Amino acid sequence: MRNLIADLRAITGPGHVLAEPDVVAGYATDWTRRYSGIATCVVAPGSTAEVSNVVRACAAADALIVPQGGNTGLVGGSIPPASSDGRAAVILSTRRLTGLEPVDRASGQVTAGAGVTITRLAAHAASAELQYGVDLASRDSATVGGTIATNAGGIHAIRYGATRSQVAGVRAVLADGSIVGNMSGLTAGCTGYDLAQLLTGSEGTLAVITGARLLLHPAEPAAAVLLCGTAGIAEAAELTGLIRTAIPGLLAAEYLDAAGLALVREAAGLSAPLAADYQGYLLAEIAGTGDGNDDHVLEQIARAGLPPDTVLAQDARGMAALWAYRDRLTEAIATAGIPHKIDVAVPAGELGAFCAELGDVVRESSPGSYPRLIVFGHVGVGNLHVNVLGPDPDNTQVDAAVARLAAAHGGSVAAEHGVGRAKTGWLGWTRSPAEISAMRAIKAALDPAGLLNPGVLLPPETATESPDRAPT
Ligand code: FAD
Ligand code: 2HG
Ligand code: ZN
Repeated sequence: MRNLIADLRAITGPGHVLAEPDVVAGYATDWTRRYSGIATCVVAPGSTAEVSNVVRACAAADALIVPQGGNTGLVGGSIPPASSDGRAAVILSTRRLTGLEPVDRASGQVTAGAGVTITRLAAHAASAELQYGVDLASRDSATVGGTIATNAGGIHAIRYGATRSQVAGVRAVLADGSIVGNMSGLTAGCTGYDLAQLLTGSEGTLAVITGARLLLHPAEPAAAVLLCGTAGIAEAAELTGLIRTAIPGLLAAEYLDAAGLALVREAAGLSAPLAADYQGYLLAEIAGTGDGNDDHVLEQIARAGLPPDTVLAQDARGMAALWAYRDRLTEAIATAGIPHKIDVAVPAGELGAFCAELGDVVRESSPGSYPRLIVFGHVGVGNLHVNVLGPDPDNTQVDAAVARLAAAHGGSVAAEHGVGRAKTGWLGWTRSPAEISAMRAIKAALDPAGLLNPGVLLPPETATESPDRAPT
């Protein structure tokens, strides 16, 4: 162990390897405080070459490597396992990989280090009058590498797609230390397997991403944000369809339920947004021209047939005030306790039926705990965040029951947050045995010694891969 730390210090310089137990423990606990593990040290290499040498040193010591960006992931993927059978576990932090090249206007692309935050990337794109397609409330900490590794979605996925749609190339270090990737930005052509797309959503299990070539979009400043009261998720989904058809510039369509609104109002001291109370709320953001002449957008909104109790904001302050109900919800929930967070995707036509059954499923799976259920998310892409406060954080019955319900409605047990350590046992409810075998074959080919994030994404080899297997 001491040799490994000395070897890592020789690679990065002594100041970039942290081994004090208290400091390391901070990196080994995730944002939710629900997941924590044990690590030997945290290493922060400053270049792709240093990452390669770090990976080689870890491989030589048979040490596990846990890539970590902003540590804002919500499924335990960015922290080491609680026990690693005597193997050392090294957290490889990308916080020093912060290079950001000038925006390439000709291609509408930019090359960014894995440790660049989404806020910084967005500001950089804006300085060239372009914008990055992924935005999320964790933007100040979440990184380019972490968002690629989880295929993050966020509030603009309805407009630009998830992170996968923004990736033109990656640079990455494989488990044997070799450096792969193509940062030319060429999106035309076919020369075999697309490693950049393979690594997108791989959650640190196949390689350490050190940088990426990202697509940018023409800036589409918001002209209006509107918030409507609805009878629940089914009506919110229907309204989203209506807005999508009537208003071409729909940038975001977000849902929150009455419990979520009450919680965020209480935690953030916000007043009621509408004259009456509703079961659910739809927040929509509409793009404009950016030159202050958006009358056509207002006409489209007026013609769209929105519910009478709709509030509309057109100035930056008013729009931010409406976004606060949605943007500050995760934080508000965290102030109320350690929540069970179940990020699922459900086909649009099934959202109503899923939510209608949800309350009973949550109550039945957490007897005696008086669960508090909050449902919100990216309704435009069928991605719901089911949060449950009350049941013991270590009791995963409620998480499994909600994931099972999503799968029963033709949905996915994991959506934009990924599988992490939290959901490996349920992968077989969404992916077929043949698909899981194919994923295992890829993992074994690229990381035969199982160094990179073991226990994340794929269930243990011993687990049965039947879709009917009981939750673990
Ligand atoms: P980390 O949490 O550090 O890591 C996440 C995973 O990626 C881990 O498995 C890790 O091993 C792997 N990883 C990290 N960096 C690398 C790398 N360089 N190479 C290989 N693997 C790597 N997510 C959404 O999708 N949409 C949202 O709207 C959204 N909103 C959020 C709001 C809040 C308040 C919070 C706390 C989280 C939110 N998230 C959201 C979740 C989280 O921000 C995303 O999952 C994000 O992509 C994680 O980025 P990160 O840099 O923090 O990664
Ligand atoms: C969001 O959309 C995030 O705000 C966080 O994905 C979801 O807190 C959550 O469950
Ligand atoms: Zn989300």
